[in-house]
Amino acid sequence: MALIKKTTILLTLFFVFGLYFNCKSKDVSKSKNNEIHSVLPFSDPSNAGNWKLNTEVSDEFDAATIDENKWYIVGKFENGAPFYKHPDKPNKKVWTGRAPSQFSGRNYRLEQGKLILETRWEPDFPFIKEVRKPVFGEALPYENITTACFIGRKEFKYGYIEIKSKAADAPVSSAFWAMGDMLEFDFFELYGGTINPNKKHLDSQLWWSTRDWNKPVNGKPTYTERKDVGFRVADDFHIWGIEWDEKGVKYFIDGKLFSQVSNDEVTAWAKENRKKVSLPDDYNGYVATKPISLWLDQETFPWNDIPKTKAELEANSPVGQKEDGVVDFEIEYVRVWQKVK
Ligand SMILES: [Ca+2]
Ligand SMILES: [Ca+2]
Repeated sequence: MALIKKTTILLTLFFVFGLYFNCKSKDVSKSKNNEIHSVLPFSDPSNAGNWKLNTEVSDEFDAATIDENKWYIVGKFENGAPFYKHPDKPNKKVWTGRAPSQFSGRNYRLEQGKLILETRWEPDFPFIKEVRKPVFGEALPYENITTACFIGRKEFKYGYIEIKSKAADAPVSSAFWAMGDMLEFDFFELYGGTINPNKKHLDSQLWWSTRDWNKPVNGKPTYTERKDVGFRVADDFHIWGIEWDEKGVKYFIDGKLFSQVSNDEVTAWAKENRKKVSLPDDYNGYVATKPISLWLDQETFPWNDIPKTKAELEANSPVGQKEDGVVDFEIEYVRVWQKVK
């Protein structure tokens, strides 16, 4: 009997200590995971990919001012007018925005650790007078609406690109994309709040593409996806992750794999969808093989709709912000990791 009692006491003690140590070790791994989460891709908290943050191109937007060694703010003001000159490519023409909207260097603010890009109803803005025919769509004058554009000044090739952001709830795009040598890589062109009743689906759609700016493709996609993500993109913050290497692209939303495509599948898509321009037999549609710089911007998309009044632009603005003439694309951070070699 005494033996049984002793054994029971011992077993109980083991059990209690076991529970205690188990909890302790869980606490440790939990806090480690939280730390890891802050510096690793949201979809890879254990760093299976062996990622290292590229601090030259990543930005938490926690500082009091924008690091202009990292970002070129398009359309900053000088003598009462916006000017368009890239600090690293002074002889190259800078794109001034998709008419009728024009990029303005005043259209942003830093607030509670976020970069907020603003689209503004601003009919008195000193708009460019010249009407230009864009590559896609009709020639329209610049008028009424100003938007924001930030361009990364440092390039990188391949890695894991992540943004936590909330699209503007308005009929303008909220876009995260990249340009390289004759190459465009659109991670998303979200369209938060259309006023076109036939296009309501746009407010929950992810549109991403790779584009070849060489002849004969001339900027058309070599691959594109338009997919319903299952939530309104302007309702809340989401984490968009793009794993990009020489073999293809994996697309993650809020840490879960959403879509993936290989380089061969991209080329097959390009050959099928660009038949009209007769591509060479050995055409490689996977053009995303060169260094890129990041872009964050907003544009009017005339092929969807154009806000005609201030009230139309701000129809979905929150209560108390319906008459300030501003709609916000909010960015918590942009992070880029690359493989440790
Ligand atoms: Ca932040
Ligand atoms: Ca507003």
